[in-house]
Amino acid sequence: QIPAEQWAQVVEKTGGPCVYKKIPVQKPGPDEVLINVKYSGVCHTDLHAMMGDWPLATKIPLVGGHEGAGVVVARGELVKDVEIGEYAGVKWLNGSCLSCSFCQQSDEPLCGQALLSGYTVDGSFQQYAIAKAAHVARIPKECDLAAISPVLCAGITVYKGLKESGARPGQYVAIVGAGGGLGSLALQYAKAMGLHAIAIDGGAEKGEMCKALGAQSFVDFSVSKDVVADVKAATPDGLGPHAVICLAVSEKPFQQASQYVRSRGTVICIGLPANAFLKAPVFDTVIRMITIKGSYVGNRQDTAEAIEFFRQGLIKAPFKVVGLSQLQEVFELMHAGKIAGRYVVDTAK
Ligand code: 8ID
Ligand code: ZN
Repeated sequence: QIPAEQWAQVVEKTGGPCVYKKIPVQKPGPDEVLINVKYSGVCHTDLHAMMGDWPLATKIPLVGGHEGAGVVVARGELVKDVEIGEYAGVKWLNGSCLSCSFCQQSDEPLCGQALLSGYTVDGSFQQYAIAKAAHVARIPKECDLAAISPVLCAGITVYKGLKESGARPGQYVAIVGAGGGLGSLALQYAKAMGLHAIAIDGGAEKGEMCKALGAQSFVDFSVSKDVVADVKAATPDGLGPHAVICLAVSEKPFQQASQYVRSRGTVICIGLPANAFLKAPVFDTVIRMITIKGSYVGNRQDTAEAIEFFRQGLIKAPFKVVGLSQLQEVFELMHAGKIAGRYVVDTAK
């Protein structure tokens, strides 16, 4: 019952737009599974990929998408531990070599041979997507596929970032870009992990959403006269948050973070604005003992843990469902910074 053709969104040239059209359904290789994607979250990374924002080329033509939740419909002959009919997710890390020193130590996102869904291989903006069986996300049957799809990139990434920050329950963490897709999930994971979140983003709609998702306070960067002072003032002792999770798609907040992070605190860089650089004063970084580091998606264990938080009902971030055919409109809203939370596309429409 697997069709020969399917609907997909295809980027035919860098810069876009994406084109909604019928393309052939591929067959899984020996170590791969074919997933009938039901829903796929739309990540800002998909827009970066289409626009060619990063110093790493995509495949062309490209089917984007890396938050695909669906049902396993076929598997290669080497696949023994993923069953037909199970729920599974296509995530950013589509596959890795599993034998280099990074893979051996469960740092598989750092693998030099990593395959990236919706970037170096076709992703989840199609009805049938392929992924390496070793890397597909295992989704429990009781989970709603539309609601869980954003966990497959946004959830895993922010959960990993919060762990990498070293922030402990009871401490304060600033979430920069809290009103976006990753940010809305970061607020929910922070809360579930016992952290107090200071949300930073722009506009009243995002402010309301952040408060509803459990943020203790909201700093509106678009109206604040002094973001650094306002973020510090949002901690009880005025000394600033213990950690900063920087998810914004602009350079300035990456420079600001080290100014308001608490001494001995950690700045976690996750957002990937085009052509951006980190800059922090050496003097302050030294005498305030600040750590600045990057965090890149998560490994298979992080994936399972992030999904388990969701399964337990701890992660309820807002999302809007539209048809896969409307993806280009979602990208336009995203480019304008008008999305509070996440858009999810339904591949049947
Ligand atoms: O593994 C990784 N490191 C990883 C994984 C997934 C995504 C990195 N990312 C990257 C994406 O490629 C993108 O660059 O994280 C970034 C955020 O992705 P997203 O959450 O999907 O984007 P969004 O929904 O557009 O949210 C971005 C938010 O940032 C706010 C915007 O208002 C928006 O709500 N923002 C901006 I632009 N400037 C800001 C500022 N100065 C700001 N918020 C606070 N201060
Ligand atoms: Zn993503």
